[in-house]
Amino acid sequence: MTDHAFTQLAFEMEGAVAVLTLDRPDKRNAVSGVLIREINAFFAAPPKEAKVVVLKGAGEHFCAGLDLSEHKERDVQEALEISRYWHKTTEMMQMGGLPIVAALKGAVIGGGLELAISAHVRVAEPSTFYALPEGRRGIFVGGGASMRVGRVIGFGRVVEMMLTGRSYDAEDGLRLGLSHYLVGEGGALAKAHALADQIAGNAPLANYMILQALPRIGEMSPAEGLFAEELATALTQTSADARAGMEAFLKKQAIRFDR
Ligand code: 1HE
Repeated sequence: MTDHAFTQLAFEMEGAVAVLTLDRPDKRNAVSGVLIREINAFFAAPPKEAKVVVLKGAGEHFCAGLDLSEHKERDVQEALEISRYWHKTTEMMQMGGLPIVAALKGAVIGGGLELAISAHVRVAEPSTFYALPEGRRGIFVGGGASMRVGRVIGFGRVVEMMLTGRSYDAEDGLRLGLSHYLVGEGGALAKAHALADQIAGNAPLANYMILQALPRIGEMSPAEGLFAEELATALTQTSADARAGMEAFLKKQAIRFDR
């Protein structure tokens, strides 16, 4: 994977953390066809040594969404395939097994919000604002916002956001769950790295269950979900890491599972 020659995505390893930067600051990191393919390529084959991803945007904005300059007449089949490709990409982000911590600032708009909401932890700065202007541009969300943003803030708010084109500011975003942390201006990246380091130190099986079992359990009926939770807890609690983790707690010792 590290052999990929990315042109609109910057990538570097910092220990076990893969730092991924949407890297078109002069275009506010708008997602071109090239950029979505590069994001897809990264998550399809992430570096083996990566345990966590920190995702950020270069410059003053996280991401201004779909690159509108690439809009052209398309037939239904082509448009379906582009949306499907975004769905495959964001599915790999959410369910691919690598925890993603997003550092947000400035615009988190349209497809930018669809990328951010596919991350597992979101840290925002006061400049952050969120919008789904698709309805106002004569288009529709195509990268998973209907499902993922609706699950976080409620479908009624997504309908209202899209009808009116309103933005939520950083405070609103924190209250609604669009971000999990709101830090000072310029502080999102450091906080994202601190959280990534903490996540990298968790037991791998616990992280696996958190990422793979929890979202699926959320889609199940209560009876099925509770049964799935029994299986997930039995598998994690009987692991060697669980024994070490509980022993460390009882001895009042800190423990990391990656060293
Ligand atoms: C772009 C894009 C873009 C900026 N596609 N080129 N997204 C939107 O509707 C958001 C559109 N963008 C904006 O509202 C603003 O650009 C921002 C609030 C993000 C930033 O404002 P500002 O004043 O800092 O920058 P700017 O002067 O508006 O833009 C700087 C350059 O970036 C300019 O290009 P230049 O060649 O004239 O310098 C802009 O044209 C360019 N730029 N945003 C293309 N989005 C899977 S479906 C998802 C569907 C969607 O995402 S729809 C939402 C699209």
